[in-house]
Amino acid sequence: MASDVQETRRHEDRERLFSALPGHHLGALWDVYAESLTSEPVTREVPYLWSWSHMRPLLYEAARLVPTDEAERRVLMLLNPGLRGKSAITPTLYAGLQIILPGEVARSHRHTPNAIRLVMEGQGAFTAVNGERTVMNPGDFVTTPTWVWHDHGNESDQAVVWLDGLDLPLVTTLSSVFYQKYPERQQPVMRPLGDSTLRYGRGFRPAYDSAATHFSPIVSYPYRDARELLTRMAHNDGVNPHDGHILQYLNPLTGGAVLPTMDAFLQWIPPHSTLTAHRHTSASVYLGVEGHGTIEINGEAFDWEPHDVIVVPSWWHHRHVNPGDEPAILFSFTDRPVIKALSLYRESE
Ligand code: GTQ
Repeated sequence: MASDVQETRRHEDRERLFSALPGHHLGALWDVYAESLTSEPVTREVPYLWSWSHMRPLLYEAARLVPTDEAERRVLMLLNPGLRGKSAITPTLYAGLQIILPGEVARSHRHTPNAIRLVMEGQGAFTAVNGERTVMNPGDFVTTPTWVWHDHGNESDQAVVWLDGLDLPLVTTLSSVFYQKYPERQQPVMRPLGDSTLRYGRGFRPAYDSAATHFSPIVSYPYRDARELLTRMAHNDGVNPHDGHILQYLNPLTGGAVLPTMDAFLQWIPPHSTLTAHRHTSASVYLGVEGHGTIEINGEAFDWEPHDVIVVPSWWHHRHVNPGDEPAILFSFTDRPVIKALSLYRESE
C-alpha cells in the first residue's frame, strides 16, 4: 500500500518536473535520445525533382514583373519540401534559378557564402569576379568564391538563365554570414577575358603569386572543354559502376574540390545503361544538361529532362539509368568537402 502511495507521489513529482523544464529552457534528453542518435542518418530533407517545364514560365514571369533594381538578384529558390521555412535545398546547400534580361545589371556585392553557377539558357551575359569578366554560355561553370566581389550583367539581346548553388544554409548555421555592397553598381574591369584561366588553368602559375589556395582561382570552366574531356573519357576509359564517366571541376592549386565547401561534377551516363546504386554522406543537387534519364532514389524513379533539378539527400540510395540512344549528361554539386573535412564521409552500396 505504502509503495502505491510512493509511486503516485513519484509520478506527480515527475509530471511537475517535466512541466517546469520548458520555462527554464531545459529539456529531458531521454525524451529525444532515440530520435537524435539514430543508427544511421535520417534526413528531414527529401528527394525531389523540380521540372523545368514548370519553373521556366514562372521565372520569365518574375523577369517581367520584378526588376533587378528591386531584387538585387532575381532568383527563384528551389525549396526542399521537407525543410519548410528554410531557404534551402538541403541542410547545407541552397539552389536557385537566376534570370537576367538584356541591359540589366545585378549589382556588385560580396558575401562569405561561396557560389557556383551553371548556365542553362541564353548566351552572352557575364559575371565579373575580382575585376575579371567572364562570358556565360550554356553549360559553362562559373565560380564566385567566398568574399570576392561579383556582379552580373547582360549586354546581349537575349535573356540568360543559370542555376545558382550556394553554401548559404551551412554558413548561416555556422553564424558566419557577412555581406557587403560594392560602392558602385558594377566593379571596374581590371583584367582581360580569360585571365584567370591563363594564369592558373594551363599548367602554370605566376611563380611569385600569393593567391589564396582554399578556393579555385579560375573564374570559368567552359562547357566546350568539359564536354570534350567527357567525350574522350567515354570513348577511352572504363565506366565507373556508380557514376558512368564523371569529371570533377578542380581547384588547380590543391588538386581538390573547386571551393572549400562545395564540389562540382559533370557526368556522362552511357546510352542503354543502368548503373549500380550507392549512397554516401554528402548530398547532391543534379541538373540535367543533355539527353534524358532517371535517377532512382531509394527505389523511386525521378525521370529528368534537360534543365530539371533533382536533389538526392545524404545517405539515400541512388542509381542512374539512361534508357535512351544518346548519352545522358548531368551536372551536380555537393557538400562533400565539408563532410570530408569533418571526417564524416561514408559511402556504401
Ligand atoms: O548571384 O550573387 O541565388 O548573392 C543568391 C544570393 C545568387 C548572386 C543567389 C546571391 C546570388
